[in-house]
Amino acid sequence: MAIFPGMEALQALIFDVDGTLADTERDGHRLAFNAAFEAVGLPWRWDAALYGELLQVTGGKERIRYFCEKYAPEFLRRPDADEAIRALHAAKTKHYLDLVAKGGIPLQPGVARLMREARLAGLRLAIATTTTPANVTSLLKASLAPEAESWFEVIGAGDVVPKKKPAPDIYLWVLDKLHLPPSACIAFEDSANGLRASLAAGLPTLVTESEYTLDHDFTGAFAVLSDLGEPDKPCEVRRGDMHGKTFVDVELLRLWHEEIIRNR
Ligand code: XBP
Ligand code: MG
Repeated sequence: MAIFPGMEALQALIFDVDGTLADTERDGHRLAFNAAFEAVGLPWRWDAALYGELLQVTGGKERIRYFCEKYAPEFLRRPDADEAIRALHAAKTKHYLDLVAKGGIPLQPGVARLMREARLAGLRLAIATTTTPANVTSLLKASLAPEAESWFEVIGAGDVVPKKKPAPDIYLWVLDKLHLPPSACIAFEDSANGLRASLAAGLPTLVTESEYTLDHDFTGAFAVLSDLGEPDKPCEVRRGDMHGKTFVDVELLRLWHEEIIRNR
């Protein structure tokens, strides 16, 4: 590691969750929303295409409200609309947790490998997401390792900040807890909203695509890849210099980070 005197070394990796750790949306969150609607007799069913449109709004409660504004305005005229949205979202979370606990959502290629390698290399790990905290811990437990929650020094999730992505708040909250400047970290994102949040917090950001984000604008990311790749499954490179590598490892993250800091 050829860090020049005074130059910031890479110290922490901050991961988004939905789309970045796993493709959780179409066959996870979407199904859970629909199950919650069905359970209370609402006729709403979000198909995969409509859900893609609704994903522009981050946060489940915010997404239900946005759907109502566009497609079911009468629901918002109910005197108990706020409470009803909160209840729907709580039921949705229960359905989602059941689905995840069944091990129904595999991690994206390279995620588990890179996290294990980063821990061995002494890098600190954190999470910055708009999803509900319980969703994060259950995904880590079911899809990464039973004790995986303890791998993360800080987990910033859900309503811990009032303004969700694309606002930078969740990343700023995590950086504050880590006591690190953004220049000592790399963020991992999969969506334009997530990237706007991480960049606005000053974080060098690596994008790996997910099902719903293939056509997003990833201007500002230092690299855009199909996924992190595995030794026997190279990632596809949309943008960025892999320095001859076919998958992302800690050595490559350090090379990228050094370049970014040197060129700042
Ligand atoms: C993704 C989101 C979340 C989930 C649903 O966040 O926008 O709202 O779709 O989760 P990220 P909740 O990519 O930042 O992880 O229903 O718990 O909000
Ligand atoms: Mg995401």
